[in-house]
Amino acid sequence: ASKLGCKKERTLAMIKPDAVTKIGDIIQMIYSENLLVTKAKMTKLSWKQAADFYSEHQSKPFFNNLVQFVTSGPVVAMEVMGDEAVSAWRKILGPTDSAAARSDAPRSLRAQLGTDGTKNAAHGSDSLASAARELEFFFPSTTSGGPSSTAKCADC
Ligand code: RTP
Ligand code: MG
Repeated sequence: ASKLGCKKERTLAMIKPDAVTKIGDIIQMIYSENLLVTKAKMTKLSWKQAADFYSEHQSKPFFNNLVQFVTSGPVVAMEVMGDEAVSAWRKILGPTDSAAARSDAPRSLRAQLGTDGTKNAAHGSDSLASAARELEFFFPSTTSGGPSSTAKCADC
């Protein structure tokens, strides 16, 4: 049953290889915006896994650079939960390009911790549908068709 008006969502946050040593700062930024970290996993993605995770970008000119970058070291995947978590986490991230973020959103995570348009510290799902797919990618449900087929929170 859904609680009327419940805005709680789950999203997938991924700390990219350039910012794994900044995990403490990133978790602080998440909690200070009233979001919760409800799952976490450090892993090193294979080329095939990274290409699958970013398959929506396979025809983009930056695809190979992106896969090269996210497989260059470990990443930390986290399930982040809270009110409108999908957009709230992307607001914390700021603009995609860290250099642009430093002028447009200087307090954002990417402005503070990222480098450029590729090395930008962290990822956030861009919709509830992406969140459901990306959470399943890193945290597969053991039962088929279970609650993780949606990124709405479990008690809504
Ligand atoms: P993300 O998926 O990582 O949360 O970032 P985003 O939605 O803000 O950006 P998106 O368009 O989905 O791009 C995914 C990642 O690809 C790299 N990228 N490089 N022009 C470039 O060189 C370029 N554009 C994008 C970035 O790492 C970006 O986060
Ligand atoms: Mg994206």
